[in-house]
Amino acid sequence: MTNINLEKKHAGVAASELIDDGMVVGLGTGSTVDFFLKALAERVELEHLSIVGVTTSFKTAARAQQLGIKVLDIDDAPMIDITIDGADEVDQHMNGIKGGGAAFLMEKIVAKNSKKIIWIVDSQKVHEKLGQFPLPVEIVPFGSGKLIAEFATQHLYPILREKDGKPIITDMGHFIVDLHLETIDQPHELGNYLDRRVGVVEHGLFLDTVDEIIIGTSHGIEKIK
Ligand code: ABF
Repeated sequence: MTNINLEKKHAGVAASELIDDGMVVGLGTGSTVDFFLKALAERVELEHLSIVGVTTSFKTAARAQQLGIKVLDIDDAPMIDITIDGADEVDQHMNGIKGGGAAFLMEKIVAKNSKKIIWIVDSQKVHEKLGQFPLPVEIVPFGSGKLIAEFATQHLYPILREKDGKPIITDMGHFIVDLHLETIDQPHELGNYLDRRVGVVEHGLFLDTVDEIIIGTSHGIEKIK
């Protein structure tokens, strides 16, 4: 197992130990979360835990079903007790960028409806400032060309996310544009600007959201809270 995957596993297993019988659990998206899902599924089976999952992507929904974790639609579930999710980049102020996995709209909705939010990351995700990871912005296809042109005039260095030469389509049916900013000095200001743009559905800045960050290391975990 690579060192990064070992770090992800340490973080995922540590997060699985926070889940109590009877909980409603927000199930994030990404490879680190997959280690959490596997560890959680083992606990469900060994300890006969009765938990319900609310997922943040079709991919996680399929994985949870494969692992035997019961899943409910968010609107059929009670308030979520705890959400375990990954992140693409975090800083020491507990702000993060999410969306490399194209699931950040559903992730933000699940997070908004959670009593507690925990991110699980490997050590490479922790940076002094946000921005090294291109900031994903989910946009409506109609007028996306005009919106991307506006981002370019604002020196936000937008690149439409494509696969095989075609725009990728999110689970919710939108495009994603990634802003290659290198560094984000005023994340709240940028978040407010993006929130006000017509055609922007959501962006990957998760500010003042998370309660705790579990950082996997080669020998265990560290926490920011
Ligand atoms: C998810 O976690 C996404 O927001 C983000 O892209 C991903 C990080 O992926 P990984 O754990 O595979 O590095 O919540």
